[in-house]
Amino acid sequence: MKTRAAIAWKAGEPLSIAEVDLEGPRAGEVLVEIKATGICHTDYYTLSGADPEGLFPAILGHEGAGIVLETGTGVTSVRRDDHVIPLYTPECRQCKFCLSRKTNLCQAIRATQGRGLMPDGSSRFSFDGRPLYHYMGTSTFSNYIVVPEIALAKIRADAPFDKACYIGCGVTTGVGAVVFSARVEPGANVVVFGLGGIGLNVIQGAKMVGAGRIIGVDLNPGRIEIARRFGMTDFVNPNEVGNLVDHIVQMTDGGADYAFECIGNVGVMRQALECCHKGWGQSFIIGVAAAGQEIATRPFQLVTGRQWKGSAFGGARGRTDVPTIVDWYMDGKINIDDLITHTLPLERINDGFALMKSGQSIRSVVLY
Ligand code: NAD
Ligand code: DAO
Ligand code: ZN
Repeated sequence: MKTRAAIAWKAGEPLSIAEVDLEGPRAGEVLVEIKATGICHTDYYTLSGADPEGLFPAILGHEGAGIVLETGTGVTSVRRDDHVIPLYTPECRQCKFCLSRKTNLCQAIRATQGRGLMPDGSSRFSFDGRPLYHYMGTSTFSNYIVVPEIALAKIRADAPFDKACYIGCGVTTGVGAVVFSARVEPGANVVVFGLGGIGLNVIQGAKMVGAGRIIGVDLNPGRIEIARRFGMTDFVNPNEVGNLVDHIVQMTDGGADYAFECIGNVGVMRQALECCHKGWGQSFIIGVAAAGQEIATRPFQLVTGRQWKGSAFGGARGRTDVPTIVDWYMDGKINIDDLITHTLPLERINDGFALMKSGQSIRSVVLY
């Protein structure tokens, strides 16, 4: 079949909209009509050429929601007309990682997904007979996609696609980091570095679980109003205080119980560790640092009980936890509507990237 898609032909070039050929689903695969997709920083990172694992030509996008149109042989967990969110972190429930119950990083299709291919080593997308790479196993910048069954979370049918798509990455990454990775307890002091599309979701996750102080740190005072609306109790602009770590330690009577780095800056990652409470404070790296960057601290920070951890896709097991997050949204426990600042047709997807780069948008969503 044909599908309308935004193709990334080359690093650093705008996406171009075209009719692409899409092969139907093979065994264990599912054809999905994507109804809406968010534009995330990771798409920009790959498109910019800074991602050493970026492959071109490809169809980017990893934050979508849509409807099942057709299933390949052997597919049992979804059927035609089901509403779904594609998962860049799948959940096979059979691999060593899934069975460990210690991680959400299912490895069942990791190798081929990383090479921009379906699990059988081929691509379903082509243009003029030339294969196009899949991206993060999802490629939601295409109106129709084929994905493995294990990379689909079935969600309730009354959740609007234009909001549910954000649960495919940003919402789950932020809220999940609090709930699934850190398991923040009521009353805990939380510090969030970076109040963008991820950090604001960490803030609302912290509010949802009843955290005590929720301190937001950002260079951009334009983020104060929305962060307060999402649950931030205190704001710190690093440019307005002397030593940021000392300042936060003083504000929190000895340090944060939990800190989250949502920027991708290795210097800030160090501050996010060192502002944690001696003996128990835990710092979570969510931000993706540029290729080749390294983190550093004095080892005595860890000897004295601070813990340095990371969180991918919020620690969420996609098929199990994503439907629950959709319920939280539908029950009014989390707010997605106010984070979606722009909606665009596919033809204007490059404008969505520009809005993100300039800091004008929190999240832009493409509607098919
Ligand atoms: P964003 O650009 O929307 O937000 C970043 C915020 O950090 C901005 O408000 C900016 O003003 C602020 N900031 C920048 N430098 C700062 C500094 N030195 N001190 C304080 N504030 C500073 O980005 P986002 O969409 O929220 O994504 C954040 C990071 O999370 C990115 O690195 C992204 O790649 C990563 N990410 C990780 C996962 C995961 O699973 N771990 C998933 C999605 C995205
Ligand atoms: O299992 O090695 C692996 C791959 C894990 C991918 C986790 C991705 C999270 C960070 C990238 C940001 C995605 C938008
Ligand atoms: Zn698995």
